[in-house]
Amino acid sequence: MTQTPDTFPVKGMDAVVFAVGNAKQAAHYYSTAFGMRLVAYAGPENGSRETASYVLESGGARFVFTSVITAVSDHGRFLAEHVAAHGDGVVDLAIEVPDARAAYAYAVEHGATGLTEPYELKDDNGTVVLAAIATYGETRHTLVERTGYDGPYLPGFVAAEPIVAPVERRFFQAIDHCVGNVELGRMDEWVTFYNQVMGFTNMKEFVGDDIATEYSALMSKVVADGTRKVKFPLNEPAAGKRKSQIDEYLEFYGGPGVQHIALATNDIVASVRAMRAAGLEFLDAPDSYYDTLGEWVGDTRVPLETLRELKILADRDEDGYLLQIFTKPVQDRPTVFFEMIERHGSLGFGKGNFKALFEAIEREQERRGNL
Ligand code: TYF
Ligand code: FE
Repeated sequence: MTQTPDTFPVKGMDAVVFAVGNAKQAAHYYSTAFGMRLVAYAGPENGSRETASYVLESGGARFVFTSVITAVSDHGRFLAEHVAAHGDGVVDLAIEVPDARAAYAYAVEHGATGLTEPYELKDDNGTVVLAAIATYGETRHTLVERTGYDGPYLPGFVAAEPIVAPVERRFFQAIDHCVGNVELGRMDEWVTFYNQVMGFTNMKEFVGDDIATEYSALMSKVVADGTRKVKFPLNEPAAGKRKSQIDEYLEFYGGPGVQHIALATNDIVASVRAMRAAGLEFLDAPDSYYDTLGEWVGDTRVPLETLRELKILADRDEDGYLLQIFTKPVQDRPTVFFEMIERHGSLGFGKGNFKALFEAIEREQERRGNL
């Protein structure tokens, strides 16, 4: 089952597409609290009568926020029902590929459910080839071939001006990983799905029964493409002392879906300061976490006192270290949240922090009355 990167070549994440109740306001929030820049728009003013979509970027990371104006087609109804069922959430983890027709054919041949056969979108800026396959829950992967296109996002979109004055320094440069929550006992099926359908291989970091029962109440494995540009951790609930945070997600999201998007930054301190100042809420780490941190993580680029002040977590493995922090859920449902991550060699996901992190999540579950 070893696959060469050629089995299913990918160029990287194309976009994280959110279906939301109010894309206009979401675009504003991600501009101010995440320092993103509005670059493209499609809506009733330029020929899209059914939906309004705002495309925001931060370096190589692209988010798209779509809301329904009047559902007339199957796609419009799908989006409206997605928001009704799940609240604001991720409908699509779109992946850029060099050849969308070949990628779709390979995926479907290897067991994927095809949702949209390859088709072309064209405008004055060129042609994009798109196709879509299903993944966990109602989430999909659109496969995007954009080599024949030189425009702001996709044919049909027009360039847009930033909503607020652009930030001086980006808060993040790229999407580091996108995590899915799946039902109890189904994590391995989804790992196999990515192995077979996309030729993704398993990364060494995983959370097994040992950690699961002690405090995390989840099991987790990570799949990635051959170049490690696209990384998808997959979580399932596990029986712990308390109600699993994954069960809480599944209950409130109404099934499997995207749990968190991790954003790569090269200055987590400046980004977290700016995001906190803009009103974004992060999970707290207890003071005691910092009392022992130095003993096992050693020195990092950031002084321990600054980590403590901003509640940034640190982890070290044989390859290096990472700094990370998690936001609270960014909508009223306890579902989707974000992670900021600054890597210095480490290819891991912060396993050393699971205890502190999951205790913080449990404190929040308790505040919501869901424990
Ligand atoms: O992506 C990961 O696997 C890490 C760890 O609720 C993690 O960020 C796993 C579950 C969770 C928060 C973080
Ligand atoms: Fe993560």
